[in-house]
Amino acid sequence: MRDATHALIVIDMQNDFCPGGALAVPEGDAIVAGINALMAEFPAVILTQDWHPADHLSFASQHPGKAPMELTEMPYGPQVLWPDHCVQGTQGAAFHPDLDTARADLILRKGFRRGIDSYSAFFENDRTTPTGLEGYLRTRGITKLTFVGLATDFCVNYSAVDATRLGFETELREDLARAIDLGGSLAAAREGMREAGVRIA
Ligand code: VGL
Ligand code: ZN
Repeated sequence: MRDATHALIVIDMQNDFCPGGALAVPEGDAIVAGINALMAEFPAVILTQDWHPADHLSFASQHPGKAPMELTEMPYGPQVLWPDHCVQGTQGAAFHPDLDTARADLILRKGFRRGIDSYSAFFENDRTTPTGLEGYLRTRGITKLTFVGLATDFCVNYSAVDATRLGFETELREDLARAIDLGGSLAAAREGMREAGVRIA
């Protein structure tokens, strides 16, 4: 067991990010058993859940003439347009059925505002609107974080980089994460995480 100040953060282990889902990450389901096993080593386990309204503006379907994986400009900057995914209350938004959700202390939902996406577990994509996770971790006395989950180059990457910015000692278990890898996004994410001071294990 790690010490009481160390939390495991499991990012977006949801059906839509697994094979057969709307935004399937290759081998997304291959890490479930390893994540379940790792939970036993941590005194604190937090799950995040991508949780979008059906008309979320990160969906290409909301932008006439745009296709999934194209870029658009949002008031907060460039935004990849995704296929509809993780719609609130749907099976796609549910956790992978084999994930040990019973072990979670907290389930944090993000991306629930129509006009703004939230890759990071800490801040929405304007990089300033907080999700509340920082306060939760600090009031529990947690100072060290280990990240696993989906997708390495988007939500895991943004969450881990924000964690270092906030002063948490941050580690990524890359063997328990999988990437979308859109136009070199995985290499860029690795580089960005290293620069930010994320330990990549
Ligand atoms: C994610 C794209 C859109 C992720 C979420 O969990 O990495 N990626 N929404
Ligand atoms: Zn999303």
